[in-house]
Amino acid sequence: MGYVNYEVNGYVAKVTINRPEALNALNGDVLKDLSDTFDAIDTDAVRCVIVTGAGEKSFVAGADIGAMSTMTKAEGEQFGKYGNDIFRKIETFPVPVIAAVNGFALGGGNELAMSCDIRICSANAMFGQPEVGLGITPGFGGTQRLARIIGVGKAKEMVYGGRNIKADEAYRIGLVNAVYENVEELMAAADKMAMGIASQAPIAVRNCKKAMNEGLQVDMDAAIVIEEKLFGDCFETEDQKAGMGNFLEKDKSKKLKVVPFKNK
Ligand code: CO8
Repeated sequence: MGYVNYEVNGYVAKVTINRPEALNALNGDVLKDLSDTFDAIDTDAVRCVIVTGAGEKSFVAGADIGAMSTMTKAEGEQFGKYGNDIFRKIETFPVPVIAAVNGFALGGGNELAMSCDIRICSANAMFGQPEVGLGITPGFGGTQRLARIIGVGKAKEMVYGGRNIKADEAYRIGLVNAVYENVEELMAAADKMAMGIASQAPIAVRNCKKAMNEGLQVDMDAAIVIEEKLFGDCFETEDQKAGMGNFLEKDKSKKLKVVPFKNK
């Protein structure tokens, strides 16, 4: 794809937004390439996805301000929906998605990172929703996901004030799980984390994602029913038999089998 690089290493796929001349800002073409890339991922073969930005300066510096500058109300709403649909696709993607934030994650960039399951970053990363300074609200989920991740009070402070924060503060408030000294260390850590996830039983990992994502949208009574169904769904799989069998036989040499995902 023109604005998105895609590579697969074993069970791990890497999606790199590649528009460094505009700090990987998201215009319609970049968003389309991102969407098409996720649509083309073979989820029978890939067990974890890493999303990052090209270069050492920026993950994604937001939606493209030039492209948005002339939009009408209707076009703005339409563009918001376009981005939201793609980010929701990433959020509900069957396998875990890790955002490796290698620099600016502003506006739509922070929103992209927040649609991923896990965020880690390099020390030069900067996060924020600066939209109010441009006369708009966050429009790709920022008014919704930020509060769910870092809490309502802190999110309102960041969004109302359009205040960007550095990596150490993002770590302190729980927006990222870890900070690495530079982009090279970040990408090595992202690979290691992704391979660790990919080495676990794939149906179980996918069901964990679904259980956590869907359970958090409903009350506890409904949430535990979601868990029960996905827990039950793991039984009779080859992985469940092999995983428990290995434990009971005390055989650590056996690996979990690769089984195609059946719950797409
Ligand atoms: N859109 C378009 N171009 C951009 C963007 C962007 N968001 N960010 C950077 N660029 C371009 C610059 O215009 C510049 O291009 P050129 O070289 O042709 O002049 C190039 O990238 C390099 O940028 P800078 O020279 O500005 O680099 P600096 O290191 O000086 O500054 C910053 C880096 C601080 C990241 C600065 O570029 C900046 O503030 N960028 C804008 C950040 C921002 O406000 N992001 C939020 C955008 S709004 C948004 O994301 C809303 C999402 C929801 C949309 C809903 C639609 C309805």
